[in-house]
Amino acid sequence: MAEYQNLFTQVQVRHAPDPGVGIPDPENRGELAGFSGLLGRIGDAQIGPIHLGWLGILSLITGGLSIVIMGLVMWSSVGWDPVQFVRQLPWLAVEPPAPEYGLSIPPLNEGGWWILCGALLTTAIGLWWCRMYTRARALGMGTHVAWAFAAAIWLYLVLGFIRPVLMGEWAQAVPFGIFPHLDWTAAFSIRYGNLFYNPFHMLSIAFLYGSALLFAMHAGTILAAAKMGAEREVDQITDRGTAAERSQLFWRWTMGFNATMESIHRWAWWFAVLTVITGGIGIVLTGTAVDNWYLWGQKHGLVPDYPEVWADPAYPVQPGELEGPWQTPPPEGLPGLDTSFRDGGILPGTDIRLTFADVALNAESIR
Ligand code: 07D
Ligand code: 07D
Repeated sequence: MAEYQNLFTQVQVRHAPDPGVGIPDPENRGELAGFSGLLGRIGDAQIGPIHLGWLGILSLITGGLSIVIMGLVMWSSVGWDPVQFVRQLPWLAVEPPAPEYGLSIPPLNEGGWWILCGALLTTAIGLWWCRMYTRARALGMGTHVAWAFAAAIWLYLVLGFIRPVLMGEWAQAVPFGIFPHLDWTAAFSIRYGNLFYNPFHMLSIAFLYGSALLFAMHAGTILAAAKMGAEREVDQITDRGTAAERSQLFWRWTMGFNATMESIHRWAWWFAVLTVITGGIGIVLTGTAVDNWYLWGQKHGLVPDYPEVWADPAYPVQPGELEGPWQTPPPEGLPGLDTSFRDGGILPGTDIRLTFADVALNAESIR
């Protein structure tokens, strides 16, 4: 028998490209198909035929236009210097309009480009969503992938459209740019009193970390049982003692509970989807319903008040305040104080000798 094939397939079958199952609108499916040995090591070696359709084509055009315009705006911001464009790319940005423009459409160079790029990108993402939905339907599948993508689009729309509209200005939105969007993220957290105290940020993080954990558990389990053919569906369904049964038993033995082969995928789907759903709720509430998450946390007992262990912070000296009973420094000088001034010093340009005590006792000279 040839080497056993698993996820990291070593034996690659070569035949005429498989066109896949018949679908109602085959005319949209390209003819082009080939094989890549390299890709075959991490997935299926066959590439294509791809189904583009008008949704796909329009999405690529609008998405491509959006990215090209972003690139041009960024390039113009370095005076069309190609070297600086490449060097500074991670720091370049297409910024949304300034607050004074509210929700109006400003001149192109004052945020108009941002609106145009955003509109094109959103169109591309929307068309891509429709494509996912219609492709799944055409194959007689459920539309779970499309709805998971919709959840991510919800967060994207909250960040760049819904929240700015609620706040009444495009200026609230995220700029396009690699580090600029990180600066926005950090500034947003600070402006609204530390996002860590936003319970929906907490939930989003729990689902994000949970997704990573579930992903590791599930992928690890299947790989661990791959030598028993964990991915061979028919065997798993009909036979006893299969990889699937063993991997479930593994979890029942180690933690007393096991997901089923079906439910593990629901766990993963919900964790991933809830990351962005709760995230979007958290962002939409920020600045609209809650202005400072730290103070909100204090109000609701989430954050304790700081204990009163320190005196009031220093306050500015008031006129006359320094007059009063002053203690002279001890004769041996103050601990740790440079004593070179102990016997006083000559005031530059005069023959007046000032001692430490003169200075310390004279509020005016301190001022
Ligand atoms: C691996 C699937 C492939 C997708 C990739 C992303 C572009 C952008 C465009 C230069 C996992 C393709 C990137 C098309 C190029 C221009 C104009 C998905 C995979 C490889 N972020 N973010 C990144 C986006 C937000 C945050 C990286 C997009 C919020 C932090 C990449 C959006 C906040 C960090 C990126 C978006 C936020 C990043 C890697 C949209 C809060 C990082 C992404 C449309 C959620 C990390 C330098 C990745 C990084 C990073 C893209 C939104 C925070 C550039 C498209 C506003 C803290 N983000 N992000 O692999 O290295 O995702 O940044 O909403 O540390 Mg971001
Ligand atoms: C952005 C969904 C939209 C993306 C779409 C993709 C293209 C490109 C091209 C493939 C990511 C479109 C794709 C256009 C396609 C190609 C080539 C999903 C997106 C539709 N945080 N934080 C989160 C942590 C802090 C802040 C979520 C951790 C600080 C802000 C997540 C920490 C401050 C926002 C999370 C931490 C801060 C978030 C994002 C730790 C900064 C958000 C979930 C350990 C100083 C976002 C409620 C996600 C959110 C968000 C994690 C710290 C700010 C769970 C682990 C305190 C402003 N943070 N964060 O999946 O939802 O994003 O918050 O310190 O907006 Mg945070």
